[in-house]
Amino acid sequence: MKPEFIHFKEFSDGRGGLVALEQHHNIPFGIKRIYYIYGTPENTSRGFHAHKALEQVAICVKGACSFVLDNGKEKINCRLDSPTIGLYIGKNIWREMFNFTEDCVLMVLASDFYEEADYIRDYDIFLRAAS
Ligand code: T46
Repeated sequence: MKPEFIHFKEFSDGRGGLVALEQHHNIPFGIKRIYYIYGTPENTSRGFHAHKALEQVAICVKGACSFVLDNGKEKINCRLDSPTIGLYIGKNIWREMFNFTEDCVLMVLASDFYEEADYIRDYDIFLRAAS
């Protein structure tokens, strides 16, 4: 299992940088929802769930944080620390986020609206579904 990074084209000049995100172009699905996570205290972890159908791309637009991604057979660890890199997270992947920098703003593009029934929050149920 390898992290699926998306390297966005950066328009950078003396005025700063700009990245454009487009559904079905550099984002591999239609975008129905965008949310962002910020102000996460040091030594705090989030996530601890998988999604039955949701696809997402996570981008650290400021600061950095780490992800554990787990497909039920293998776990990988990766760090997001650039506004020009997205991490694609498909369905049935357990995720945990940790080691947030104080200034971290983690923006997530999602393929569907918020639906609690799409979450698998019990790791044993996730493992059974993944096998
Ligand atoms: C994910 C990771 C990367 C909403 O009402 N609407 C929303 O769109 C979202 C994302 C959350 N919420 C509510 C549900 C909870 O009461 O916000 C609260 C915090 O959500 P949660 O504990 O699920 O947050 P994280 O950081 O553990 O997980 C989030 C996403 O929920 C999840 O889909 O993949 O970020």
